[in-house]
Amino acid sequence: MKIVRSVLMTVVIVAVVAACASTATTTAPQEAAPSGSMPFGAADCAPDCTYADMTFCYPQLGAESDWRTANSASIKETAQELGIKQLIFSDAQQKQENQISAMRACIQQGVNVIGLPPVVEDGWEAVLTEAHNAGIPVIIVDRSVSADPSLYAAHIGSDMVLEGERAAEEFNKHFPDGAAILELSGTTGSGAAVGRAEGFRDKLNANITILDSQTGNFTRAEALPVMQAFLRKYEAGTDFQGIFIHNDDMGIGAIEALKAAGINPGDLFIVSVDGTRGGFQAMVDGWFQADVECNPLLGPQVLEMALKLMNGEPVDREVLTNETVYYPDNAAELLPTRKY
Ligand code: GYE
Repeated sequence: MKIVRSVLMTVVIVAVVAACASTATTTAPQEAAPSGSMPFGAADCAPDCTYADMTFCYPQLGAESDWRTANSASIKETAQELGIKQLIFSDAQQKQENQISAMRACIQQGVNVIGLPPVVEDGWEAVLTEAHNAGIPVIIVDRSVSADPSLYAAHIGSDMVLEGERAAEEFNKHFPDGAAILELSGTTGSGAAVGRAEGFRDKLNANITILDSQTGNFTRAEALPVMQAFLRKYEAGTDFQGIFIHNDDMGIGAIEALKAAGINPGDLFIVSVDGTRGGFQAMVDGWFQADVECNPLLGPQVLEMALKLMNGEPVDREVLTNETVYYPDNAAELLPTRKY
C-alpha cells in the first residue's frame, strides 16, 4: 500500500514538474560534457549504489497498445520489486514534444538514469545532449533513435528489422507462386514501423507485391477506418490475398472491419506482430496465420543496466531481445500462459 502511494505521489510530482519544464529548460545554460573515461557519469554513491539509491525516469511514449500497457507494467512492477527510491513515470500520449518535456523535467530534477522509449526515431539530439551534459545516462528502450550513439548509454529492445524479415518469410512460405498483399503499418517514423517495413521488403519474394501500405498508428481505433478504406478500394481475395499488420492491436481493429465486410477467418493470410493475448486469440479464431513475437517485458533488464550505469560499470551498448514466431497450431494451449 505504501509503495502504491509513493508511486502515485511520484506521478503527481511528475505532472507538476512537467508543467514548469518548458520555461525552466530554455534558460539553463549547458555545462561541458563529462570527460572521457566515464562518459555517462556514475552517481555519487558509486561504486556501491543499490536500487534503494536509484531515481529512475521513464517518459513512456503512450498507451496505444496492449504491448505498451505490458511494457509500462513491467517497468512499474520491477521498480517496486527491486525497491528503487523513486520511479518518475509519465505518458506522452504518442507525442514526441511531451516526451521531450518529461525528459527535461527529469534532467532538471537530477534523476540518476533515464529510460527513453522514443515514439519516433528522429529529433532527439537536443534533449539527449542536455542529458549527456548533465551527466545523466540515457538507456534507449524498445524503439531506436537516429541520434549519434555517443549521446546515449545503450539500447535495449527488439530487432525490428528481423521481425519484418520473419513476417516476410511467412508470406514467402504460404505463397510460393506469388500474391498481392496489403500492409497496415505502425506509427510513421517510429523505429518499430521503419525497421519492420525494411526487413519485410528485404526478405519478401519478388513475386509478392505490396499493393498498398497505410499507417494505423499502432492502435485499434485508427486501424479500423484504414482497413475499411482498403476494403472499399480493393476486393479481398481478388485484388489481394494477404495482409501484413505491424501489431496485434491494429490487427484486432482490422478484424472488426473484415468481419463487417463479410470476410471469414482464413479467407486472407494475415501475419501480425507482438504476440499479445489478443494476437493469440486471433490465431485461435483463425484470423492470424502467424504472430511474430515482440517482447515488452523489459523492466528487469533496463533497471539492472540502470544500476550498473550508476555504479560506473561497463554495459553492453546494444541488447537485443531473443524472440520467436507463434502459430495457430498451439495458440490455444499457449494462450493461458501469456503474460501480456
Ligand atoms: O509492436 C506495438 C507498440 O515499439 C515494439 O509499439 C513497440 C511497438 C509494438 O505500440 O504494439
